[in-house]
Amino acid sequence: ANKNVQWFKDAKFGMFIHWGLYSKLAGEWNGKRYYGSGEWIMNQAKIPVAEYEKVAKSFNPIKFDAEEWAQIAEDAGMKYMVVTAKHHEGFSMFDSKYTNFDIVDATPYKKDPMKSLAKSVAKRNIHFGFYYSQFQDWYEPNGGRNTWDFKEAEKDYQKYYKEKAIPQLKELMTNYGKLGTIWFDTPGGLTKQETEDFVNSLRKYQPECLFSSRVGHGLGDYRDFGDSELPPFTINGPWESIYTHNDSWGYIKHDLNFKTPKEIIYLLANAAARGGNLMLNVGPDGEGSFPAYSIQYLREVGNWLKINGES
Ligand code: JFZ
Repeated sequence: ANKNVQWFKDAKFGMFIHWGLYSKLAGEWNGKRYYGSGEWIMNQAKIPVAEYEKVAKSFNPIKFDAEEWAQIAEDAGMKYMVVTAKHHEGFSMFDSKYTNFDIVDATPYKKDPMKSLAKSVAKRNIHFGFYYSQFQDWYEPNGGRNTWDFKEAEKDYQKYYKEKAIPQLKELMTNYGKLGTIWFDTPGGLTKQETEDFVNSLRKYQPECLFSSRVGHGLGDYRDFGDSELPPFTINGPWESIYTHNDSWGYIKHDLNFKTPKEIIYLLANAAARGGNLMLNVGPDGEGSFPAYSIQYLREVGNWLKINGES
């Protein structure tokens, strides 16, 4: 177990951010609307890579303001932030040498938003982390789970890990300052021994950085519980509960089912009473703005915490 887990145990409240090309699509493809998990739209609509790639050409989040995002988290009383560096769609929201399908090379925006975000967050003493989809990568012929463009039988997962996932994780762990955590997701393609080697090869870059349990094979530093799932009071060890503010992780313009400040405080209190954290997700849109309801409700939660929380 990682000895540096104390900050995580003390944190109680964190911000999860799902942001990628899917945020621009906002739950709609070819006039058809999708609901729930907007970050899965490429898979839901079985959009071919050749089509999906074109979304990057108009991805230009000119309203993105790292200072504003970090300030919203701080004002809400959040102590850590985890943002999607690369989700299952395979698009890198950071500058990567190992692909051209990234925000610097493939979009008119041409800047790396993770650089400024990492700085703005660190300045406020909030722990910063990246979500990284280590197995599913629907853009790569050898990545996990794109069966509409590529044949499962022809995939070479080892090659994908070696040529993209591992080098990119090294970039994330060496170019953005001190990281609190890497939030791995939906493991696959590796045996237990291979996962161990994978984890150990990354530990050396930042021995103190925590890894989420979804790195697989029980090798993570803390446990995650899904939506609508709270562990029993008797639970041991560091854990977090993840919820999204509305019904989707990635931005969907026709999803206005946002949890009220009261509901958020209830979730936070329930997690805290059991000794765990609540990591609440927000989905910024394709321009880089948080939904207005998220800004407003998070501010109200922060105001409540200033009066009633201990800090
Ligand atoms: C995964 C992703 O597929 C999804 O898009 C999102 O990023 C979410 C945070 O994580 O989905 C999961 C994976 C595992 C569980 C729930 C959602 N689980 O074990 O409860």
